[in-house]
Amino acid sequence: MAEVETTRDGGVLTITLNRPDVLNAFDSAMHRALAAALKEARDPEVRAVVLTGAGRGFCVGQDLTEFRDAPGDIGERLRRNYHPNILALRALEKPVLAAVNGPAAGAGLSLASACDLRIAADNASFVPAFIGIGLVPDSGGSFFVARLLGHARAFEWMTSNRKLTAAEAHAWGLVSEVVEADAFAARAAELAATLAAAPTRGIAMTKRLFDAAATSTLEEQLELEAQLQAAATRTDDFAEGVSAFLTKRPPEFRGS
Ligand code: T3D
Repeated sequence: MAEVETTRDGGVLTITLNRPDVLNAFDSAMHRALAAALKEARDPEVRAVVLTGAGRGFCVGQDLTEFRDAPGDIGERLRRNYHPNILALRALEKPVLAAVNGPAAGAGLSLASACDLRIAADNASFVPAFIGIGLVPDSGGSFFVARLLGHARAFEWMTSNRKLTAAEAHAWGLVSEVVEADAFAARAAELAATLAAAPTRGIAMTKRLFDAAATSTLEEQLELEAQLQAAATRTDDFAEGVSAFLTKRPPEFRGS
């Protein structure tokens, strides 16, 4: 069985991490399969991506059995296996929704945090995990979690290894929505369809703006906004949006 499965529904590509017996912990094969899925996600026909897990877990980071059996050079493994996929995910010019259906731990938490949006099933949980085995956050965990939660809260949490419930994650702003487990898949599909029907170029450029804002000066950010706004006005979706507004009809965005 494939370690990562992809399915299409219109403009939505769903990527399902598929090692349910170990809550979708990463082994080498799953890294390779995720890389292929993220490549598929670059298809312009794909206008929104959902990342989720098979079974009762989202992703619990590194497979510790593989780690025990072949420890090797962790730094090199991170550079070879984790970093390219985190960078590929961030580079997607479309929204990526993490549908956190169960435990997200370690590099699985980092992966969810690298996505543009997160929703959680009410039985999901969020576990730093790294410090629980004496490691430090990796795969962007220190980058994304600090940006999402703020330095103080992120540091306290990531060094405490406290398991966060979905409700707590929502209260902290780590996820935007919590959904009953029975209704979760349907809600994720509904939200993804809404994202896929949105002006894709506008969303992609909004991602670039928010990414840049973390390190820009105000002057630099204003200039980038001006450049990307000019680019946005050249999209078909901008013409469609204005036309739909002026003729009082719903817009039909095509993502171009
Ligand atoms: O090598 C490198 O590249 C370094 C990279 C490191 C990046 C990292 O991600 S380090 C962090 C690694 N992850 C963890 O330490 C998390 C370990 N897991 C847990 O703490 C717990 O599983 C959870 C709190 C996340 C969930 O607990 P619970 O009670 O819901 O499930 P469970 O019973 O612990 O797990 C279910 C099964 O999955 C179980 O197997 P079994 O007993 O049914 O045969 C468990 O052993 C397995 N499992 C869970 N996490 C991992 C795992 N197997 C391998 N690796 C795991 N990370």
